[in-house]
Amino acid sequence: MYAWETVDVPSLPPSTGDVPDQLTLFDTASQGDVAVAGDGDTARMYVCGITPYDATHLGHANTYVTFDLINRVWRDLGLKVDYTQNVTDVDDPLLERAAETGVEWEELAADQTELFRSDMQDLRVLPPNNYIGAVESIACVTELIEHLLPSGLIYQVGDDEHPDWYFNTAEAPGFGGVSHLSEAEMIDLFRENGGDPERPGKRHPLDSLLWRYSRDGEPSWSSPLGAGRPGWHIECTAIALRYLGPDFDVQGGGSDLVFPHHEMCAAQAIVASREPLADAFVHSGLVALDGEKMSKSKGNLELVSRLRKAGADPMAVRLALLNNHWRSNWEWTPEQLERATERLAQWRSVLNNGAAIPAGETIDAMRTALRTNLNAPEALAAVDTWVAATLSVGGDDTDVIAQMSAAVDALLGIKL
Ligand code: 5CA
Ligand code: ZN
Repeated sequence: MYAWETVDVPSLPPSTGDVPDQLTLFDTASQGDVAVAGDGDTARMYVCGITPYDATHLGHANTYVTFDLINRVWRDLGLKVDYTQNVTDVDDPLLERAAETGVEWEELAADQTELFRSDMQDLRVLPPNNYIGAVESIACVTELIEHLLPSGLIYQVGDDEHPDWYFNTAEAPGFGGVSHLSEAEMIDLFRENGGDPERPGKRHPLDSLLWRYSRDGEPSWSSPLGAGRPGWHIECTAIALRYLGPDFDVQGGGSDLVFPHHEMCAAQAIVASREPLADAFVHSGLVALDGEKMSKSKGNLELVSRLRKAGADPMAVRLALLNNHWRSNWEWTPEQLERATERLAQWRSVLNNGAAIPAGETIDAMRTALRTNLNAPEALAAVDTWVAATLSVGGDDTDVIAQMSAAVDALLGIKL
């Protein structure tokens, strides 16, 4: 397990007003809003983590800040949060980048994971309680594959000495129910995202690689399946089922993961456990730069670490991200950071006031906005209204400034 330091979260008094008593979120699978209320006193969430071959860009940051808000809303509702995130610390793009740059793949993964973790800490993203690498999960993956064997949906492709293991995805119950795409659309997306629809010997073009037999020059681990390394989708299925169990509350990531990744994970999980992987499949919008999705492979990046070096306050970066609704796709511009920096300065200027107007209604409005499909821009607007009123009228409540700083910190992760 990788280390990631925790961040304090102030606890707030419950609302006395009329606010929703649970969180609802848009679920990609049912294409509607669903309540994600946890089970008993605990809510369980899996969020797909980084492939650590390059630095954290604002697209990643936006995705992890989105799921951080879910974590914070659940905690504010009094739930314990069982949160697992993976690190894809062995996979094709990482090995390719290591080979191109002449760095050991383990060193590249360790360095970039460390940078990601420190970026997340700067942004006050609360750590998952299980932050798990693929490499440390090899046994967990091979055990799951062995567990899937009796289903008859597992088979080998390749010559007898070097067979890879595949999963007959399209035969899994409910396959297609996450993404609702046509088979032709799935095949195109599969090809673009590390899949191999044309490989001869497969039962179906959409069958996904579970275990890749050891090739020269590639890392591999011995296992009852032969020496090799895990495929991408089974990594997340295995880690999620191992640390959270089946049918957890939220399976999350950016919307680029709807297909193939989350569809494939859902298919593997239902065959493995006879239960759905999660109640809600939650996908945040994608951040673009220069008109295209920000991506490590294309190189059109703005990095959290670069903005920090250039003197940006990480709380202003976070505020700029939160000003966009989590489901929308949007384009990063430097003006957004300028506006967020001004907004943060205005919010902070209230701290110098000895007193302010009451904040109960504002905190209720923030809670209502966030519990209703995580409407962060509306929660920020509620704070703006309170700040503007306090700056113009003054107010005479001396406890309220501490109360509002605690609410802005606990609910939005913004330290004033
Ligand atoms: N390791 C896999 C998931 S198991 C992976 O997709 N890694 S990643 O480094 O490519 O992406 C990490 C997370 O950031 C994923 O949840 C992905 O959906 C999200 N992400 C990647 N690019 C963007 C973007 N431009 N905007 C928003 N989120 C993004
Ligand atoms: Zn994943």
